[in-house]
Amino acid sequence: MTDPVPDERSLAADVQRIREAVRRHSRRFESAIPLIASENLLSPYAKELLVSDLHSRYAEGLPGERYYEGNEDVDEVETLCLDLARRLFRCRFADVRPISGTVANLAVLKALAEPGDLVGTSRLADGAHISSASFGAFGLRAVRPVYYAWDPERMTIDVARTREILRAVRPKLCLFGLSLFLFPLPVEELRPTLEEIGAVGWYDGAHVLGLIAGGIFQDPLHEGCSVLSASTHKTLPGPQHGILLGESDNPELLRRLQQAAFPGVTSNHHLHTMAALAVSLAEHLAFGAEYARQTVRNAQALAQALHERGFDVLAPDLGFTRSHTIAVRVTREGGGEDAARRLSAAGIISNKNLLPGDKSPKHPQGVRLGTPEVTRVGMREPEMVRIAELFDLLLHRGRPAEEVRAAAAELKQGFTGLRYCFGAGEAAYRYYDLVGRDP
Ligand code: DSN
Repeated sequence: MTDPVPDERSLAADVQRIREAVRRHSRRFESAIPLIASENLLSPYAKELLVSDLHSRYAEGLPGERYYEGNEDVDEVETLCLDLARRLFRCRFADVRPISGTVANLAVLKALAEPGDLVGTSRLADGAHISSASFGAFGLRAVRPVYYAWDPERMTIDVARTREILRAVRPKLCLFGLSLFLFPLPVEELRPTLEEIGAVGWYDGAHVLGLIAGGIFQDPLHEGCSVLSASTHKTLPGPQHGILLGESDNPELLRRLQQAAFPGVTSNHHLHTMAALAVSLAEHLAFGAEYARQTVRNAQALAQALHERGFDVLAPDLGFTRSHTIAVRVTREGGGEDAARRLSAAGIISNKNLLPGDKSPKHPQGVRLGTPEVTRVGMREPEMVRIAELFDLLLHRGRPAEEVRAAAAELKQGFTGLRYCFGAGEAAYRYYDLVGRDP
């Protein structure tokens, strides 16, 4: 064998650098307290499928109607995935081909709106996802947003004022969904208005998908929305993927959704993540109700403990949250950007977030905290109190980041395995150890 040429040598060195950076990343998260509301951890059986041969294959179309050969086993997996999705969400229609939540949103817009149509949604400053923005999916489909009225005290849509807006403007499609999702949205209350103006109800359930499935948030497909789009890796602890779910008597609407998923917004769907999703859906049927309950309890416990330590947690009179997320106004602690950076340096991972009333999108006054991941590794109410103490030490008592980081790592030490999934009890399984082994 000849020596590699110099360029090959430096590229091989790059490969090692990449592997080491990913290994460092895994170690960083292993010892951190991850509180990003949109993140979660995959189960062992779901994770193993991400590196399976499915990753290398094509299967355009639907089970039994493929454009490629060799898909017999893929068909079995996808058929099971669709059955599990319909069972978990108690609905008639599922499509598991969108490869992300935003791609699922694009599919809905392609299926149910034309360029120039009016589509109801919430403002970004009130917590909407960037899909609703002119620089996001709405802009790509060239639909025009109609903004709902917002009640900043109750952190939800103002029903009475929104009814007036909908009656006056008559959008064709009405999107309900948020990325700062504290309370259920008034889908049922607005259903008669949607029916009156002939608008289709659409729910982006990415953040709260696992809570909906767990039966503890709201059930939008049975409250007045015909379609639910979502990513599948937030409170539903699945792979990074997308899903469309539907409940409608209108076969044409469902056919349009299916055609928008393929060939509209995907050619091949990602078979390895689809298979991992199938496992995650089965696991959520088995463990999701208990997981969802504890995730919300943990969010409420964290909010209460922060509130007791002088933090300005939003919606105290409403119990802070009914979801996995809490919002903290950190103006007194230096603003969202500064607080999130200082927390990160101390091993507590969160994100700065716009809050209602923020003057500048560049200087958000909030941090958003979520409990999906800390719950997944087995933390409960006592650990939430300990996390609030770490916030207090760092942001109110001026303790150095290194000291708080060491305390965070000590707390995390007992919580590196997973709960609420099959195979979690296997002695050898540690979530973060699956990275960085030599092939
Ligand atoms: N906007 C991301 C979040 O909520 O973190 C998800 O797309």
